Amino acid sequence: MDAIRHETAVTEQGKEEFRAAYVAIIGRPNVGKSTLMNRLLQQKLSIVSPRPQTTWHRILGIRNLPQAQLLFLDTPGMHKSDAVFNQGLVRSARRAMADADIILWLLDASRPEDPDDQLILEQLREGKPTRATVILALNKVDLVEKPLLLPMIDRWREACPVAEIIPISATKGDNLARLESVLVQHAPVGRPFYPPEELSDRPERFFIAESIREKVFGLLHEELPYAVAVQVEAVRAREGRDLTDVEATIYVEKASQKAIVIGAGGQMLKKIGTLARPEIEAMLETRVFLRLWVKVLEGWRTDQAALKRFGYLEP
Ligand SMILES: Nc1nc2c(ncn2[C@@H]2O[C@H](COP(=O)(O)OP(=O)(O)OP(=O)(O)O)[C@@H](O)[C@H]2O)c(=O)[nH]1
Ligand SMILES: [Mg+2]
Repeated sequence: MDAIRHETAVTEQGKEEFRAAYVAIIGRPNVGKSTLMNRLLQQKLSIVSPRPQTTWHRILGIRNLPQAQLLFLDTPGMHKSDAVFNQGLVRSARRAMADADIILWLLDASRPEDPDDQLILEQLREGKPTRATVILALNKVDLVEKPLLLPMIDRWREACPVAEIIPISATKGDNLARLESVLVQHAPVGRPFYPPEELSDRPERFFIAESIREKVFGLLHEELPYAVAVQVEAVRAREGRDLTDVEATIYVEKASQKAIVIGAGGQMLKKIGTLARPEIEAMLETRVFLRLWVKVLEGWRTDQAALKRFGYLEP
């Protein structure tokens, strides 16, 4: 990433003031919200996949800078849906918007015409559910021909009264230093909300479960990844040894899905474990013995109690 220069507030006495802001990263599914948060944090916190609706929770990621603390909220993609599960996702994104000082609205510049973008635009125009400063980032500019970019920026400037419009590429890192400096400029003056060593408010078990879910997204096809929830049952360090036992259950909705997740001779489940284990080892900084189970929880995506248990319905 480029060297980052920070604009800082200067008081009348010439002393720089610290700034702190909750920055909700919102946008329709698959525009690159999680990729962007990971890149800004220089740490992989949120799972990423080429499919829409990968992120299912609001995830806090803390960026500590010399003169500011930016509290990024990665959110599920905003979209129209009648399903209980999807409405839970959208509600969680709206909650993050309501909590934010700054809304970082992400568009996919390579696919700029999408009805779900219009939905978000209407909400922001009405000032609902927020009155925060809105910054619009046009992501994936690496996929857009340069001459198309300026007219696109002009079009969005007319359509939406936002504080700034910044073209970026979350995967390539283009313009992210500028984005960060703009976020700091718009952050309110205030003390940090978290001690500087903290990276998130989620427990380690959450990130273990997410790592396993990401592998399911990568390895399984069609609707199956959307039928999978992961719960970590145990994380036990073995005394005096550089080894931790981790046990997790992969829940599916139907018996037929269970057979696919396990695979012939257990091959699929083995693959999931083989890919997730090194990530969990890096997270826990020990070797890991990972045990995975697959269980059927009939129709969990429409079951309020199950949705609450997996943390997909916020109170
Ligand atoms: N070419 C290109 N691809 C990108 C860029 N940013 C993200 N992507 C890709 O877009 C896809 C979706 O990225 P995610 O970060 O999972 O998107 P998201 O907005 O978090 O998606 P949901 O969680 O489903 O709402 C992935 O395949 C990313 O690699 C970018 O700047 N350029
Ligand atoms: Mg995401």
